[in-house]
Amino acid sequence: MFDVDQFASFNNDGYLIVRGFLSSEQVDRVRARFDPLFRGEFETGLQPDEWNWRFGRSEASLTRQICNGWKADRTIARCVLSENVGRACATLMGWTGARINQDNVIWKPPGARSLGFHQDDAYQQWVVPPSVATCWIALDRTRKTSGTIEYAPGSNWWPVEDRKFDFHAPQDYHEGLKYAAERLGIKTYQVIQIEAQPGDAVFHHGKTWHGSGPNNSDSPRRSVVAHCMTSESRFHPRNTGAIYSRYKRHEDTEMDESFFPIIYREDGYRSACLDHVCGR
Ligand SMILES: O=C(O)CCC(=O)C(=O)O
Repeated sequence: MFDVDQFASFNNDGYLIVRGFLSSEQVDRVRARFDPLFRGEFETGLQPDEWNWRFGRSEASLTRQICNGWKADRTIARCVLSENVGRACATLMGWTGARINQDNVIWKPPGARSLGFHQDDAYQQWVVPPSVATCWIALDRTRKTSGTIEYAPGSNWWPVEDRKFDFHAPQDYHEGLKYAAERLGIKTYQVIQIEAQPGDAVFHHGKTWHGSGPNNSDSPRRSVVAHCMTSESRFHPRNTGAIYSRYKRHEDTEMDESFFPIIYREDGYRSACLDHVCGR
């Protein structure tokens, strides 16, 4: 699925760009779901797990974000729970399979503010192993001025930083990255802004520092994101994640496939619920 150079790029830099991951028809279908989702019109009747922005109520300058849109919308589900997403994440990470950890639906209209730099693995203490790989998919052409995703190449080799920084509209969206580099005594590092076409994907390691700046362009910057974990993941027996440990049964670390479906496994298995969730 990936050649030697692509593996090397993911391992060395902590991210890998895959052009044309979605077709233009798929991009159009996913884009069309943004408006109803942020109006609170949920096709399945279920609310997403997190929902930070709503038409008519929320501040216009904030980046709009929904987490686990797949529970609310079948088009989002077909995109983020696809076998291709799972296979790519599992292959890059050396896992035998992948299950969804969480998705994000992100809408940064013109003028919307930044999302603070972070490592996704810093938010995984409720899961064993506490490690994700992410598929970030551009739905619009992204440029340096449009608040595209940015990476610090090689930061996937840095340890996970425990201190958390503001995610939504921080004053300095590079603050977390600067803090981590200083603590590690790293004086020089780069930040790369990804220029993508609609349908391009970027896969990143859970330890790679990333975030995005304000959208200073006159076009929206939309993306869908699938955070995957190994299909063998279990709940941590003691650590609690405020939102996702809701799905943990008492005295039991097994993850229910209805809430964390297995989207790819080497032996061809996919969770049975996916047919229903994806509306097939
Ligand atoms: O799309 C963005 O600006 C940030 C996305 C993100 O934080 C992620 O993919 O983990």
